[in-house]
Amino acid sequence: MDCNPVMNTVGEIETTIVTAGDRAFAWGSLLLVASMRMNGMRHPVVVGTMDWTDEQKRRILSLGGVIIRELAKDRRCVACQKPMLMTCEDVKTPWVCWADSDGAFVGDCSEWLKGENEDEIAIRKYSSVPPDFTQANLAVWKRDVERICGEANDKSRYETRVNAPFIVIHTKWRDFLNAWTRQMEEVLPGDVEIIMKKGSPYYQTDESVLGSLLCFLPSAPRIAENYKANGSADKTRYFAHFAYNPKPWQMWNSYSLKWRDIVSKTVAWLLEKGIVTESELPGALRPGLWRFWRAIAPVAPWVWRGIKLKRRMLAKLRG
Ligand SMILES: [Mn+2]
Repeated sequence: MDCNPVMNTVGEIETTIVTAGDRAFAWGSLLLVASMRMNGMRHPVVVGTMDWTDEQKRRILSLGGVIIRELAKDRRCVACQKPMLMTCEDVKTPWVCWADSDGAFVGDCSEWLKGENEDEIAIRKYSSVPPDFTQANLAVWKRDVERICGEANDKSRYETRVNAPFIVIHTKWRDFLNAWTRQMEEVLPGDVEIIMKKGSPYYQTDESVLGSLLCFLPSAPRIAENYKANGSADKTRYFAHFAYNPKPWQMWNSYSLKWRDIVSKTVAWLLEKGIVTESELPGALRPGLWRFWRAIAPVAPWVWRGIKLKRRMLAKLRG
């Protein structure tokens, strides 16, 4: 496919998009990169893959301008690799954008892929205060930042924490991104999954650790005042984050039904380009089964939990 990362609607391309996923997120990653190419975004992409099949890799590479970085099998969730991938040698542009593989671009979002100020990090702040942002947890954040980075602000710079599925930052912040990696290695358990015990200081793993640095590390970049990639600046151009489980390529739930148009357009594009055939699609993405998925959406979270529990038990039995 013709995908030379040279010119697009906003001139020269200055940003590399970085994402990652284990095998369960290979479809999500494909949808994410397809949504870029479909909307004319020719930015280079680096995908961290953990345990993908050759077929899964072949599909995403066929979108053009994609580099795969194989991730070693690790008991930590893939999200802990965000800063490592953002600083890897395959990122050759002045800016880097992290985009979660459970998300998609709606419209041409090129404009949001570069910050307005090199000294700032563009990331969404919670508009309300999340329940884990307590004085007790902030004290732990401060203590850990001081212990590991050598210094900490007396008080948190912010009244709330960040949400990290989409981040834009200049690559001059390499040391800061490395500090994020180091901090995660120090404060998160070695087998951490995506979410820790509710209410604990690092409840949202990588996101909480990033939050602790932005709040307490004196040398951290400031958070950009206006976060525009969520549709606040333009309702036709935004990054849609498929929060909550199951994900749209697994099963649809009542919350995710609103993303159906975004996902089905991308699936139709993939079919049209011959990158996938209908029989290769997971059930939840097959156009003909939509009415079934919509009907069972209200119970999907429980069905999904049951499926995952069964898988885990089978894996344990196999040793
Ligand atoms: Mn996500």
